[in-house]
Amino acid sequence: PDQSGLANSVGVTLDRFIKKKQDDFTFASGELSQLLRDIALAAKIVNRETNRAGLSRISGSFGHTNIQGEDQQKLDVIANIRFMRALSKGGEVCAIISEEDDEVVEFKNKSGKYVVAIDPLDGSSNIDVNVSIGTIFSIYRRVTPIGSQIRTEDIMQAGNTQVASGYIIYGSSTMLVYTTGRGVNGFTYEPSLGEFFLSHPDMKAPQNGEIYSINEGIYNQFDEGLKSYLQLCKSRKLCARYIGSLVADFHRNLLKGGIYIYPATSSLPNGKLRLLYEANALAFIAEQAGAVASNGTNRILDVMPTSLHQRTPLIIGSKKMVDEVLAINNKFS
Ligand code: AHM
Ligand code: MG
Repeated sequence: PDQSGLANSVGVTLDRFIKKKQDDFTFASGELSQLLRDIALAAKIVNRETNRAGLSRISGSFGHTNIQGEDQQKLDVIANIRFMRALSKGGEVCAIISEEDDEVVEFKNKSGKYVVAIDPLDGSSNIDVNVSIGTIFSIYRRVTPIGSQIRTEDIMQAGNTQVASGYIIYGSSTMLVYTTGRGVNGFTYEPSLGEFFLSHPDMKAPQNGEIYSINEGIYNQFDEGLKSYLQLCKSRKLCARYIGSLVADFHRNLLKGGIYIYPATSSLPNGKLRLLYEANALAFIAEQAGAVASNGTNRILDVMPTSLHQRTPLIIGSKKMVDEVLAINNKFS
């Protein structure tokens, strides 16, 4: 059988797919569809910039430097500008939480229904070394009346209220994967046509896996439960794979079966990753694909945020593997 699912989806572009699926949305006014298309457009631009990253230092000689001098900026800053622009122009969004901005960015247009949380370019340590990086996004509906001042409750929402989330992986090929709460679909970018095509319809994560992904260099800072789980992984001869780009590690494990862990450590008692624009988006995707995401004690999606850039431990991946980590945790606590 054709595992890729390509056979019956050849030629379905992201735009066509979104249009077809619009009826899925609870509020089928077309604004969420437009918002997803805005994100896809920015993704194409960031993809182009990412592909040129290695050339950026010498690109002046090719006449590429634009008026804003953006070629001189770091790629994560450029990605933030690109997504901000795309989302502010569309008019569907009233506020953005970005890893690149200390405060909430409120758009003048208060009629936007949606709040977006985004990490425009994740995997900062991999940007300059030609290794996969990603964009992660969450979409929420604002809860206060449209047109009014944006309030804390519009911003600080638990992940279980997301209306959509997704990621873009800039890897050996560029892919956009998203969910609106009715399954997960993945699209691969065809650069010569400038289009994302449906390549991974209705993605399902294997219930068990053979890959574990964690930064074992900081093993000494882990608690006893986690150390014991890692010993188990070794005794079973599981496969250690850690790119250091959350999106890339998550994406591989989603397709192949595996677990990704960024735990609390003695120096980072809440872990490293951010709840609002890293963990929540991937947790929503994971659950929609039949996988699981926990902070060690609670379902990630049920955690009520208390601050914008709040960190959280993250244990995410194949259900059996995450369940086993939690069971071992319990024994040790
Ligand atoms: P960033 O937002 O500064 O890029 O940090 C997030 C990244 C994740 O992509 C990755 O999984 C993790 O940090 C790697 O951290 P470490 O280098 O501590 O293993
Ligand atoms: Mg990040």
